[in-house]
Amino acid sequence: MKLYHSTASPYVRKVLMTAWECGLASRIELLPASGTPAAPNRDMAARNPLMKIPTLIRDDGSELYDSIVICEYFDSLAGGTLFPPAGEARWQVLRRHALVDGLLDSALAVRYETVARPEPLRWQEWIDGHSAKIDNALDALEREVDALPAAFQIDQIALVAALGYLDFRFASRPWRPGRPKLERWFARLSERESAKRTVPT
Ligand SMILES: N[C@@H](CCC(=O)N[C@@H](CS)C(=O)NCC(=O)O)C(=O)O
Repeated sequence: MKLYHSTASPYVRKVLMTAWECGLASRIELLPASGTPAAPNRDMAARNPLMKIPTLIRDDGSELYDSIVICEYFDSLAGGTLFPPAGEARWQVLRRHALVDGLLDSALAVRYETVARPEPLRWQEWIDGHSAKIDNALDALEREVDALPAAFQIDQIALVAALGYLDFRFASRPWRPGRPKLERWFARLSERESAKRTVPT
């Protein structure tokens, strides 16, 4: 399998952490790729019309995207413990995953606004609105982190990737103050092999 990737992308990190958790990392060839909505990676268009990473090329040559789909594919190859079977536990894991992914979508929106958009065109209300979403999501996660199931599943993988991304790209806007439970949880889960192998650079 081949994966269009960047070591800075939190969505790619989620996929690669999943690959490590599933014992599949050695089967994946990494294809460097980059782009922004303002300068999309047109070389990828034939593989993914959205021109985004992560995009997976499977062994039969067919593509899969986006990150959650690739993660569930890896989990299915490995016999599947990262996505609970149908039922309430699955709804809760998918809801938390959506919360974390939404946090990331807002973080990326702020990042593009502050780095990719020309300075005279930057829109402070846009940044403030997305920053409020990030803060609300972090506060919600602080409230529920101690009640997370013991099993390390896709919601928790996404959360490690998201908090790592905030450390990587938003160090000047620290997320830890006022969120001691999340801080402890992140320190503990960052010790997993899958997390250590995929630290953003
Ligand atoms: N919902 C997508 C988001 C992927 C995404 O936005 N990736 C970014 C890199 S972190 C990207 O490829 N950006 C380039 C662009 O939007 O053109 C997923 O979960 O895979």
